Amino acid sequence: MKRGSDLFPEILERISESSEILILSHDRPDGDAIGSTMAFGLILESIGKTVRMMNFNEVPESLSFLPKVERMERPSEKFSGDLVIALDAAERDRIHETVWQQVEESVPLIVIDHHISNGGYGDLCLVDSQSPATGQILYQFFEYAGWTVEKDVASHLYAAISTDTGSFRYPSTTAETMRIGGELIRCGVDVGTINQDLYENQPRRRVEVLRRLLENMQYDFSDQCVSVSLPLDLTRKLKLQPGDTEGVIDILRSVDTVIIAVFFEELEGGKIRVSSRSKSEQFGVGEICARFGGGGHTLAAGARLSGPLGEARTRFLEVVGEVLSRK
Ligand SMILES: [Mn+2]
Repeated sequence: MKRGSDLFPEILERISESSEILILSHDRPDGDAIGSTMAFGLILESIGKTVRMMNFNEVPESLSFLPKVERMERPSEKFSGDLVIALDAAERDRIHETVWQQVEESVPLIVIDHHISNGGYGDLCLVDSQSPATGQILYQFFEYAGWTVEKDVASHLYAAISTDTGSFRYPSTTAETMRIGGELIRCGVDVGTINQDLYENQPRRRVEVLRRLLENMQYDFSDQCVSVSLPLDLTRKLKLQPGDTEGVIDILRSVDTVIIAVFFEELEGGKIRVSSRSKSEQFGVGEICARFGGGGHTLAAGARLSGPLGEARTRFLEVVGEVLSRK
């Protein structure tokens, strides 16, 4: 399979041949999912395409400040255009079936993603696992295509890249990431304002859930692992929205002795969503999550386990212990 920017010419050709395009991303969208979807949608409109942008979930409140997100649809209306582009979704199943139900099977599908676990789906699949965010691949593609990046598109790309790199801090951040950050500022992004909107404008319930989770932090394996659990009754009590616990894990892993941080969340229906982060390539969480049928990157990965919460936690931490004992 062709990978990386090798596919730019073919992707551009498919886009040129199409006039009605649908942009999708994964459920429970994060900054990269929303930012990439919106950036691609808006820039395609600016070159005269008819575009729809769709996600299974609503735009999280924390990202609702981004320009024109009211354009994001939830699945209710069939798409009968020429081309579908799926972004930041490592597998087809990361996009809810009700979204796929809006799409005729005969419509060609382009996938653009940066998850190393992406095994390839769709008619054209561009996976650049060196890229810290799908938003970064998109900027490179827009540059290749010669399209002008206006302020709104730049703001979405900046949000996409900033949220997936921990504000340009994670080791996946390269010189190219910084160059693109600079270009986006040149395109009109106001760094002070967008960072305040992204990181200093949280609803109170987000800090409340943080307080409750920090009270229940559990250290294991000589304090090299820290974990917290969020039971469904607390999610209900605090009326949490998707995305409300984003960033919790980064606080957990900031403890000096910690190598691996894990966040367990009980979902409606009984499944347990696991998010994990590692500070060390040597003790990657990607392989741990893969053992449970999940995936992601070496330093950031996720999985879904069957419940109940306590048992899922025990099973997952057992494997974390195995990996950490491998010195
Ligand atoms: Mn991403």
